Amino acid sequence: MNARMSALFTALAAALLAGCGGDPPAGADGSAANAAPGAEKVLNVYNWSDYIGEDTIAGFQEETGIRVTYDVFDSNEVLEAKLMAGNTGYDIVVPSLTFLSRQVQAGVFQELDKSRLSNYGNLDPAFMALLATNDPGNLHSLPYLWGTTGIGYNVEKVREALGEDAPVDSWALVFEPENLAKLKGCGVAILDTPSEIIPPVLLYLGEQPNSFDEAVIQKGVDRLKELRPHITYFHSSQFINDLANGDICVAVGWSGDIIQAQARAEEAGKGVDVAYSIPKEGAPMWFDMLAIPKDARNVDNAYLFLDYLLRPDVMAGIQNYVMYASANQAALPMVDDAVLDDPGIYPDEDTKAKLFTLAVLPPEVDRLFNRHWTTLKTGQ
Ligand code: SPD
Repeated sequence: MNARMSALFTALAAALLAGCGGDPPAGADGSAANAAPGAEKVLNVYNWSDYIGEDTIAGFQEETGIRVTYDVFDSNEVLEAKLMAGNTGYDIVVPSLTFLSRQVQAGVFQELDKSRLSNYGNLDPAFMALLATNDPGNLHSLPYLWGTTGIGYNVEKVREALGEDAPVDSWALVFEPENLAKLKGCGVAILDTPSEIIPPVLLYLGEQPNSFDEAVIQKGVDRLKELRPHITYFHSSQFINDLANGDICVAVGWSGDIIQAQARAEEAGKGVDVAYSIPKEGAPMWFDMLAIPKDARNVDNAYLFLDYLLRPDVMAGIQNYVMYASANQAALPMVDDAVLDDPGIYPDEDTKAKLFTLAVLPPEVDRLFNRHWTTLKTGQ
C-alpha cells in the first residue's frame, strides 16, 4: 500500500473501524468472465463526465461481448433526482459517498453480493472502513475514485491580474470579492453545486464548513452574492477545456479535472500553464462510489463490470488517464509516478490533515442550499 494513502486512511479508519464490514471473498483469477449464456448482452452505465480510461469500456466490451451504453452527468444533484424518481434504466451509477448515504436510506440500491466480486480483495481495508461510516458494512457500494475540491488557475493570467503575491494557496483568491473582481476579466468558473461551494466559503469565513445552522449558512450565501458579479459561469465540467485553452483563468473545481486541464494545455503546447491548488485553509475531500440500482435490469453484467473495474490493470489505466486517486491498493504499482507523486492527486501529510469530508445533508438543509443556489444563479 502506498505510504501516503496509508497514513491518511489508517488514521481515519482507526477511529471508524467499528462499522467495518466482513472480510472480502478470496480472489479468483481476476479476469472478466463472459456473460451468462442466454442473458442479454447489454449494460447501461451512468458515470461522471471525464471519468473513465481511454480504453476501459472498449476493453470490457471486447472481453465479455457485452455492449455498454455509457452516459455521463456532472452533478450529484442530477443523478440523485433520477435515482429518486426511479426506473433510471441504469445498471451502474456513481454517486458521491455523502449523496449515496441518503440514497441508501431511501432504498435506491441493491445490496452487493461480494462473492460475485473476485477482485474485491484489491481494495484497501483501511479505506473501506472509512467509507463504512456512510455506507454501513460497505453493503451497497464500492469505491471508484476520490479527490478534492480546490482551485485551478492559469499561472500567468492570475499573476497579471493580481501580481506576484497572488494568494494562489488560499481560498482568498476566489472568496475575497476584491480579488475576484480583478480576475473577472480573464474568466472565473465555479462548480454548479451548492453542496460543495457553500462549505468551503463557510470555512474561509471562519465558520464550521458543515454547519446546518441557517444563520451560518446565510453568511456563506451573502458572501457568494458579493462574489456573484465577478463569476463568469457556474458549470461542473466546461471548465476543463476552458482552463486548458486559456478561455478562463480560475476555476473552483475537482482535482483530477483540473489536472486533466493542465495535461491538455501542455499537449496543446500553446504556452498555457495550469496549476491546481488545495487551499491552505482546508478543502473538501470526497469519494465517488459504484452502486447497482434496485431496479437494474442487467445485474449479472453489472457484477462483471464492477469486477472488471476492480482489476489492478483496469483501475491503474483509469487513474493514469483521469488523474484521480483510487482505493485499489493492488493497482498502485501500475499507476504512473506522475499521478502518485502529484500532491494535487495524493496530497502530502500537512495538506491531508486539513481536508474535510462533506456532511450528509438532511432534506431541509438540502432544500435550503438549493433554494439559495437558484437565487444566486438567477441573480435575484
Ligand atoms: N470529471 C469527474 C469529476 C468527478 C467528481 N466527483 C465529484 C464529487 C463531488 N463530491
